[in-house]
Amino acid sequence: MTNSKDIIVVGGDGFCGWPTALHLSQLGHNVTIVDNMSRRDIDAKMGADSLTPIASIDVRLTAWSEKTGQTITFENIDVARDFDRVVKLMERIKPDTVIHFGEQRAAPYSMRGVGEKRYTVDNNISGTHNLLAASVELGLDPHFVHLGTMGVYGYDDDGIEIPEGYLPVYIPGDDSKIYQREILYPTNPGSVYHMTKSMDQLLFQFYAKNDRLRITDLHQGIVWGTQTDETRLDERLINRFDYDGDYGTVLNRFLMQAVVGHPLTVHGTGGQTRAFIHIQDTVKCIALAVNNPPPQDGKVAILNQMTETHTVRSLAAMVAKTCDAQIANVDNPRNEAAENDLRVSNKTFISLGLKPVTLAEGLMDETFQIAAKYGHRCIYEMIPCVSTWTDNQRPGVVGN
Ligand code: NAD
Ligand code: USQ
Repeated sequence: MTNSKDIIVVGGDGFCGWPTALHLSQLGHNVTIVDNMSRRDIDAKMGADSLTPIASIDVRLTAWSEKTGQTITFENIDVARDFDRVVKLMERIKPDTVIHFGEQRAAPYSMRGVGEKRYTVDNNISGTHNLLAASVELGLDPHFVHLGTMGVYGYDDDGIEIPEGYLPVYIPGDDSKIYQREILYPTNPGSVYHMTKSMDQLLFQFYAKNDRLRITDLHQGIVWGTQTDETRLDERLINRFDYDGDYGTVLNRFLMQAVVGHPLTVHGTGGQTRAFIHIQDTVKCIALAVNNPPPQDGKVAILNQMTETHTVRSLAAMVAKTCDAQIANVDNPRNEAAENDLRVSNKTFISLGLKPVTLAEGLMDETFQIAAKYGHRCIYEMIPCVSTWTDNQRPGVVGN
């Protein structure tokens, strides 16, 4: 490949980071994974595990070399707590691109208790800031690609199509003059985790303006599916599949619940509309973002990385129909609007050539097969979501 880049993938052992690292390596880039294994540690602490049997990082990387002849290197660094090692690594590699997946990413985990709230804020904000500050300190100019989230926008039911990051506003001034400004689309996060992603946006805005860092912030929807072209190459490369009440995301949870005979845990009425993307499209979008850095113009490029929207109840109905599963409408442990509409612009990725994989195209079958193959590994007691948003949903606290 002609345009090979030196790329650091922070969080490259995780659900999105691992298949992305493989895909970029397959495309001919020099990939270094940085991860502190905190996700595996949290599983061990909670007594949970990926439904799929994920290999250790050493076995994963050896398998990748054996299958493809490509090498991915690995550094065990906590980017939030070991600034000196972040600086040394960046100084040595002088990366063209830093892709940042390395955050605590589960909303329910971030709401478990004060320890998890503090950990999520400390880890996510410090990690993001350390990576930006290290680049400036070293006088480097890597392109930052950050995994943000659709959830920063909130779920106000006003019918507006959510634009890609920015909103023109009109402000009345003296003498009836009207001033126009472009602002970050106002955030309305629904959990401490989503709040950290809102705060990340301000860090990016500042460093793009002040230090002219080139930053792409990808506001991603809920990722579903398990395997990609690269993780399918060998059993030792298999991707993780979270299904527990904190880390499992809604569609993968429903697919796995149907397979193990657990009623589908629809929160409340299931009227929540959310944005979705398949893991295969996640890796494609990131490769497109890597190839298209924004100009050094002081402005963060914000792209909505999602392909379709669905209500929770329509997903449950689809899964229940396909495999004759029961639906249970459980009390919603979250503080969120019971029903909302959602329209999102994803015009940039479509214009860059993304051809989305949709639920209807049968890829759900593959996820069913994974769930069926490894269903025997499920720890049944880990399925319910026990993290609640408020003190036993205090009276008077209402959804956003
Ligand atoms: P994940 O938990 O599977 O992976 C995150 C990885 O980062 C883990 O391997 C973890 O060990 C590592 N990590 C965390 N803190 C670190 C630190 N301080 N130093 C080094 N490594 C650290 O999560 P994921 O599902 O792969 O998500 C990756 C990113 O994408 C997250 O930032 C998340 O917010 C975003 N995202 C995920 C989804 C989704 O549905 N999974 C959707 C939208 C956005
Ligand atoms: N839900 C159920 N039943 C379940 C699990 C979830 O009804 O068993 C509902 C939730 O109440 C919520 C919706 O499904 O209304 C989505 O929940 P989720 O856990 O699938 O997704 P979320 O908490 O939003 O977080 C996930 C990822 C996070 C990412 C986010 C993208 O964990 O890292 O940022 O999706 S987005 O939702 O677009 O912000």
